[in-house]
Amino acid sequence: MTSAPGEPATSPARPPAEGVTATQAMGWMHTARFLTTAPKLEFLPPLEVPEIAFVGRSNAGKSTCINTLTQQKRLAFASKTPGRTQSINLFSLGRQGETDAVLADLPGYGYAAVPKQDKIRWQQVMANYLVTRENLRGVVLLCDPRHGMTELDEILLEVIRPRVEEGLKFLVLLTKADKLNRAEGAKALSIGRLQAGGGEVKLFSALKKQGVDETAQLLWRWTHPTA
Ligand SMILES: Nc1nc2c(ncn2[C@@H]2O[C@H](COP(=O)(O)OP(=O)(O)OP(=O)(O)O)[C@@H](O)[C@H]2O)c(=O)[nH]1
Ligand SMILES: [Mg+2]
Repeated sequence: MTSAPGEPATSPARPPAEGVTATQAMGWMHTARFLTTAPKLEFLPPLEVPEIAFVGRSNAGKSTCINTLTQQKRLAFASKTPGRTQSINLFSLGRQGETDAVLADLPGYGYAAVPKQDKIRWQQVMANYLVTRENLRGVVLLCDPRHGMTELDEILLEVIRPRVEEGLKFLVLLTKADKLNRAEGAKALSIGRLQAGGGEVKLFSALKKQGVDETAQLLWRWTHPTA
């Protein structure tokens, strides 16, 4: 490749189209630290900074995804036991004293062993959070493609639809992609795209670090709009 006169032959440190490099986005993610935990919605502190919620079925991989993105082993509590995350946990991003975004790890839904009353109560808390949380900027819906999108995932999509139409950002992450072969991954993506109704869909694997950089860059863009 030839370079135009006056331009350096090697690529200059020009910001990429996304506005932030993968390294920068991952560095930003790595600043994550525990902010607070709220057993109920009314205990969540009102915040000014943009918040990104990680939602999805129990065991879909929400806490693991947060740990992978932030490159910290035990920031969010991940477990083989479904239903591990039972409160809303918030994590701050940005340099100390300069928090510029917050990640929210939400309890999963749909776990069969949870008593029905608790399930209903939790669905209401969740719906309430998604509808009323003022600083909510984006929602990451995690979905294990081997199980597909469940009825509860679809209800969640319905709940946030009006806010998405008003600009709420939305991403579906198809988790545990390491368990799919190439053809299965491609199929899961196309089904996911249909179900997400135009929203962005990515394959993600904590194990193989697939989709990690791109997701970090996307979350940066959501929380640092330029215009
Ligand atoms: N193979 C594989 N396993 C994963 C991946 N991500 C998560 N898991 C496993 O899935 C299980 C559930 O992960 P969690 O991150 O605790 O899931 P969660 O969605 O936070 O679950 P709740 O808190 O119960 O709602 C754990 O055993 C993880 O190790 C992945 O990318 N690949
Ligand atoms: Mg969890």
